[in-house]
Amino acid sequence: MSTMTPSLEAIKGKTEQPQFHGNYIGGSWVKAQSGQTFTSYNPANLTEVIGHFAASSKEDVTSAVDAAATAYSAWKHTPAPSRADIILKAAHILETRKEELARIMVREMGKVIKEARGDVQEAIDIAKYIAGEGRRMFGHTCPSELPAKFAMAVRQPLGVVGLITPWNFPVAIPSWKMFPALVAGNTIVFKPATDTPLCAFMLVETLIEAGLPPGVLNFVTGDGRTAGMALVEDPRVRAISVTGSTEVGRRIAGRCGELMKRVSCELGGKNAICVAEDADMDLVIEGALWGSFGTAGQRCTATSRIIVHRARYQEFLDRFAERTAKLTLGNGLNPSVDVGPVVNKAQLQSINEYVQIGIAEGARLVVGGNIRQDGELAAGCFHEPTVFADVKPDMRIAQEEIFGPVTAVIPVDSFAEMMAVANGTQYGLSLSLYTRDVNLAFTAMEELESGIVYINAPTIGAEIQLPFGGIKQTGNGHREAGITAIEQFTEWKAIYIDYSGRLQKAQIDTQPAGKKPE
Ligand code: UN1
Repeated sequence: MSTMTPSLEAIKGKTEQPQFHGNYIGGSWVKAQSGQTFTSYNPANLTEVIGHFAASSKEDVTSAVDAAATAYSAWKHTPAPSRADIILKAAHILETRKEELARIMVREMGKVIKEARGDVQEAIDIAKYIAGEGRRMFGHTCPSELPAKFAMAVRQPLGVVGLITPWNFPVAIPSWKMFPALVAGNTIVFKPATDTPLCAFMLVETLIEAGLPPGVLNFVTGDGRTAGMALVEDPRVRAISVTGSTEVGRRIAGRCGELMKRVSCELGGKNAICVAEDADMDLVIEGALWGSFGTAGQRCTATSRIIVHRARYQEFLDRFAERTAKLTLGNGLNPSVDVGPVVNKAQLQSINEYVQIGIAEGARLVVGGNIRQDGELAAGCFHEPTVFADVKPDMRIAQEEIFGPVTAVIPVDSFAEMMAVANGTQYGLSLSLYTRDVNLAFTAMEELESGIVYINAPTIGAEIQLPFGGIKQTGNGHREAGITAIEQFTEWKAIYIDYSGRLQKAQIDTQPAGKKPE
């Protein structure tokens, strides 16, 4: 394992002075009513403060919902193409600020610079895509069973919606939620993760600059248990869209269920790459490295299991272990670094606890396994890319989401067993198969139990024009991105227009065939 060579200061360039950023409520920047703040730190160097932010409580959330509720009527009645124009403008501003935002993202949550640019690009992509919905947002028309009667269904906004977002895609994920919600005519209270408030602040600034009217987007930072739950509890908030851990999602969804509030959850994963007997091993190795250690394994879609046909098992392990050991760990602003820090100390400890669990369960640790604190890594949250071999499908490291650079390699004896092991967790987000056999590929496309399936590509890298989300404990039936993003943020309204001039009774006054209406 090599570490970074240039000094941190040389990579960072000028050191930015950390500033305070408040909440954005009804078009004004304000402090938390309590005056409390919290601090965001650089996980590559915890002595570097990124900024100070409002530690909001229920009162702050209530005034944000007040502002969103006040702004709703005017926003709802703004034609959708005009709402979309603002989103398209935001896409163009994001394009000009892409590098600045990407660098802030690296400093705030640690992903390497290339991936941080990708995160911003994903936001630009969804903005451009969803802006087109301003002139579509199709409903249905259909025949009526009665003469001189018109039947249609149109989409309506929900009202005020609450967005609760994670730190691992701090610009892309809020954008997936925010842009569809806005184009559909909802107003928003946005509560980002406490690990990435500066990225969220930058996104909000972009939308203000693009011309979003006051109150349409409100921004409240702070802890999930106070600020997040206040959003869930406020009766004026009509829907919650949350991405996070299954534990947090279950708590929010449970409460939303009691309150009869719409909730869409995008939660954990235990994604797998399957390697069939005939797979192209060069392709597998590249894909497994990228899927397992991209974003230091901190993607919902990260490859945390690799299920390999025994005929190719040793070959895979030897080559994968050799390449993993060569990955460079360090500050993500250094372009030669492959794997950045994990997001904070608590995550670092939790990842390493899973390594200890794997060892105790009898899995064979072949690469990595350690927290690193040597040299330039001393002040950061660095964990070595880690590979376990001879993992049994029912071990905890093969069942539970680790959310770090740790992957479990599992040997199997047949394609049928491979499919069963792939499907054998509580999650169902992203599964992949490497094969050159078209029959196996189509069988896997049918059999794999997940919202996303890849053939000859790893489990990460979804594009925004297709639905994103999972089944089983990963989600609750909603999908983000693609055309399905609009579904989360609209209600259907069925409308009947009777132009016959008389009372016509559906199911009773049916019109016989061939008879001209009077
Ligand atoms: C996530 O980790 O929640 O498919 C999002 C991917 C990215 C999005 C990941 N486009 O890996």
